[in-house]
Amino acid sequence: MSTAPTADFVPVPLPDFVEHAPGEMQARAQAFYDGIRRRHTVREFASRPVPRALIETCLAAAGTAPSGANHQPWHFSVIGNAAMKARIRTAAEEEERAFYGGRAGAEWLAALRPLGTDPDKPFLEVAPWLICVFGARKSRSADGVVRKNYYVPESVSIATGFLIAALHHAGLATLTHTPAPMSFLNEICGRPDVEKPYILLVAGYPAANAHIPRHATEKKSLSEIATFHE
Ligand code: IYR
Repeated sequence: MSTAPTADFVPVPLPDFVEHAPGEMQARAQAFYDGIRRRHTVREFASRPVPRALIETCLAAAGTAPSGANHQPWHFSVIGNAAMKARIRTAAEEEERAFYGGRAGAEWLAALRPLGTDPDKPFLEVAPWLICVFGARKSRSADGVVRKNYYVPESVSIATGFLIAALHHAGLATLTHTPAPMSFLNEICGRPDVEKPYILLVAGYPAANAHIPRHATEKKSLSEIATFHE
């Protein structure tokens, strides 16, 4: 890639890369793994409040994610309002009843059995924060021009991964909830049709007696998930 400036392309020096001593790098990688491996999807939340500022900082971290053409095609609708949570629960449970009642099909329902999930979603009202993650087909850039976005699902998913990691790192539990279809979130959150809801992220403290399915503790080994060619 040329670093010669053009009218649009203005190179600036890499501003804040931190190089670590080689001997420290493995320890840092291990420390990150030791932290992130303690992340578990939780479906039983405490109603204990979580400060808005904590969610805001985690969202700021999510907003640093890479995205197609750096268009940052995401919007996070953050719901702490009890009436809105109740509306979301009612709408989600209606979809989930149809889903678990047969719309999912036998194979999908069989795949979910080890998770022990069902159409009842009390956590949508119990947890202090619901973060509806939207991806925009088009959006307004900093210069005020509305442009088409690229790699929207990939970009939104990467930002959501950052957000889940940030919330976990801060000491919160999350659930990546995906009622299907979830277009009801556009209306409840007041988002335009050009945006599609991708994930409803539930965030809060786990309930004191929270359980996880044993199935969720079975992670594939490194040799199953990676192949090296040296
Ligand atoms: N949306 C449903 C079903 C569901 C689907 C998958 I794939 C999961 O990993 C978990 C649940 C629900 O939230 O119950």
